[in-house]
Amino acid sequence: MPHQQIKFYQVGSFVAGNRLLEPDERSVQARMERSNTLTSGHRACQGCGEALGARYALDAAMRATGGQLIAANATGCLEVFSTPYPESSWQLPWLHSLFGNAPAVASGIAAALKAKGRTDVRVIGQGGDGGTLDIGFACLSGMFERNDDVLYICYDNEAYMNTGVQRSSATPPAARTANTKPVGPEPGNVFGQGKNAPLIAMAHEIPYVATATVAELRDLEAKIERAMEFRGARYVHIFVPCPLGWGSASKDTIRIARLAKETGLFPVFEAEHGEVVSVSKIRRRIPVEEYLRPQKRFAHLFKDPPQTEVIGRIQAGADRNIRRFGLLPDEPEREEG
Ligand SMILES: Cc1ncc(C[n+]2csc(CCOP(=O)(O)OP(=O)(O)O)c2C)c(N)n1
Ligand code: SF4
Ligand SMILES: [Mg+2]
Repeated sequence: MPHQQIKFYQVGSFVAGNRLLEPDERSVQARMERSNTLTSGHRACQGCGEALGARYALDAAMRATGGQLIAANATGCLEVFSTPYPESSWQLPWLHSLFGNAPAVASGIAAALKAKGRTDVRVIGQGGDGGTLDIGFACLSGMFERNDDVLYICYDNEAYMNTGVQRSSATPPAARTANTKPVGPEPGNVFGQGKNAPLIAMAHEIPYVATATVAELRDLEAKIERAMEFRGARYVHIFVPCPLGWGSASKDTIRIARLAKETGLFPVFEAEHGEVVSVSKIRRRIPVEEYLRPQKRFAHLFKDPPQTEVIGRIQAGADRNIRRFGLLPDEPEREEG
């Protein structure tokens, strides 16, 4: 009788199945006592990277703090899909803030807790790339500069998704959004603009800065738990694909997040007090074209004739990240066989 080989590893990922690990080494999500901080019933699109990232991040923070956690949330998709009045998917003390002031609200909560002598309760501020890098940036920089005892998490889907996919200062070059149309001499978003929030956070020399993606959820959990070991301002920037805004298949969210890292376009690293202390190496170097092709926001690059010069400039950006962060493994690359 034909038999099927049992697979102990998730196909296409590098994550060891929880079954192979001791109970205390298992992921937060694999534990019966997980908090389900962002629970079922919310209205995120199928395959939403932001919903996945937020669930893992907040559950990891809940585990690290023994459930003693308060979150302040900038408006954006994360808030709108989770809290249509009078419903809420959040199972922790959670505050709505404006689009632009989540870091300030979180700082205020931390100050109130300090005044009350409550060192046991910890604070998270969170928002999308628009709320974080654009309208909320002054509040965030102030929170960093004062070293307020807050972990701020940015869910980066590279545009204003909640209001219909407008460009933010995290939108990558050449990407089509509602206001960076693929027309004219430089189609899509222009090159040479935008901000690198993790590097700017590092420039404040705050205790802890990290980047992560939803392709490596154990790494994401570990970084949130590490962030909770510090007091003072901390920043975690999570790459969260958005099928609706990027024109990608819902099933490809994890694959696209992995390609962002494996191409070098999104460096995954940790920094303490302004110094990089670890980088997540590229396992198999991949040309940026493989990342760009499955996303309709880059479809204009692959029309006839293909925009090879533009793709080359995007590749140069990835190569620069690879050099800058030392993303390639020290040992020689293995050949596919
Ligand atoms: C002062 C102000 N301007 C504009 C808006 C409308 N608005 C709400 S959410 C949002 C964009 C959110 O983008 P981002 O922070 O990237 O979160 P995403 O929806 O992409 O997760 C905008 C423009 C607002 N609420 N307040
Ligand atoms: S538009 Fe994007 S970020 Fe918003 S819920 Fe849908 S997939 Fe998530
Ligand atoms: Mg966004």
